Amino acid sequence: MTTKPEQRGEATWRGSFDRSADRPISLLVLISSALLSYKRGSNISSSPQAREKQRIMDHAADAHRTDLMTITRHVLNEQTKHAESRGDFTILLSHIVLGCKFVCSAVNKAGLAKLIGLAGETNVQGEEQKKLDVLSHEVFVNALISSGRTCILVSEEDEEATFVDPALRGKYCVVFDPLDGSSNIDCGVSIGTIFGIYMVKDKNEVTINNVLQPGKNMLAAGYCMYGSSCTLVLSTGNGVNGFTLDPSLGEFILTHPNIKIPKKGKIYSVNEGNAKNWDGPTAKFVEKCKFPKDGSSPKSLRYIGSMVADVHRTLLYGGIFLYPADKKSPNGKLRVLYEVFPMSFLMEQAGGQAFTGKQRALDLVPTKIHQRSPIFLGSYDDVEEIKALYAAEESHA
Ligand code: AFP
Repeated sequence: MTTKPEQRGEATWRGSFDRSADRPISLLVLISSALLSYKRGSNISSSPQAREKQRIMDHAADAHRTDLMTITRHVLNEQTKHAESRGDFTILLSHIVLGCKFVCSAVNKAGLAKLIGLAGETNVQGEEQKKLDVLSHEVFVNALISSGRTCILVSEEDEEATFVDPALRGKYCVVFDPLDGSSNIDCGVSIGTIFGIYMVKDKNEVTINNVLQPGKNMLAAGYCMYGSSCTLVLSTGNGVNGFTLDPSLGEFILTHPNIKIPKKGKIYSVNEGNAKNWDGPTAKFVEKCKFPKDGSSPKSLRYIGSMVADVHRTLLYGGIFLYPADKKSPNGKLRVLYEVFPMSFLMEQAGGQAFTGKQRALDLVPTKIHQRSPIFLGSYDDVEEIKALYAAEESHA
């Protein structure tokens, strides 16, 4: 059975048929569909054996489909919308994608290859680093530098920012958490890479201030989740798209075009073990989730403890993810540059909201590269509720 391109979410490339980037592939598609219809037409028969043979042939034909929207094609299509573009951003993204494939393969092999275990070092947050964290950090640093398109890198695993050698320097700054949720590695729970991309203000004067910009200045953000499948979710500021790695092709294929988060959700996601230390608005919000007074059903609680996985579910099913401030951690736990900003960027691009308890998350101006912030992000209406609770507290203060 072949499906229409629209059913596979490929309206985007058909809609841009005349774009030069698509022409060679479109020609391939036309030839392969012509061959397919010829094959099918020449085998029309009514006997059950012939129909079974036909069914098997259809599967074989599907297996050779060439009209897939790969992430590279998608990014090239996006590039054609910017006349001034010279392909630098596309090259940078292809190096990030390569890093994700590499880490995915290492994560899949972790149990077998005995990569799991402590590397014997602690990172800047004082956490013990796993071997996979170290490996993923090195993979991304190498991939990003070798793209020749980056000038400053900030990684969760490195206390200092990396300033790329002037000879290899490009115009982009990349902030990333190479392997987020690493405490989940040993039990095989989903983990991921999170990244955000800024444009350097002045290539001749590269300072740390280039990455201490509000999240709203990001050009693109995304994450790659290493779970039951490997899924890369990306926004270049024009909506959110999800791609799934086809291991047999080694390609990320567009499987979740134009992701929109439901306006209101039925799930809340928080580490309730911290409840005794929460502030008033957070405690009231969670109480409302469990014991709603407006006649609505209580929300379900889902918490994985791996931001990529919790945010991915929130993006697809709706609801709210919160990592609030508490008495022990007045700034929350999650890091602004490579956790809060990229996820907030994606949420807004998908029609949701992200709030710090004080302001729109993407308006925050960080002063340190490993700064933390409380975060409430998800469905528009759910975030509105927590905003109202903070506003009410403020007005009583
Ligand atoms: P690890 O990388 O140490 O596992 O931390 C994961 C994380 O940064 C983020 O992915 C989770 O949302 C959050 O921390 C979970 O924190 P708690 O364990 O305090 O709930």
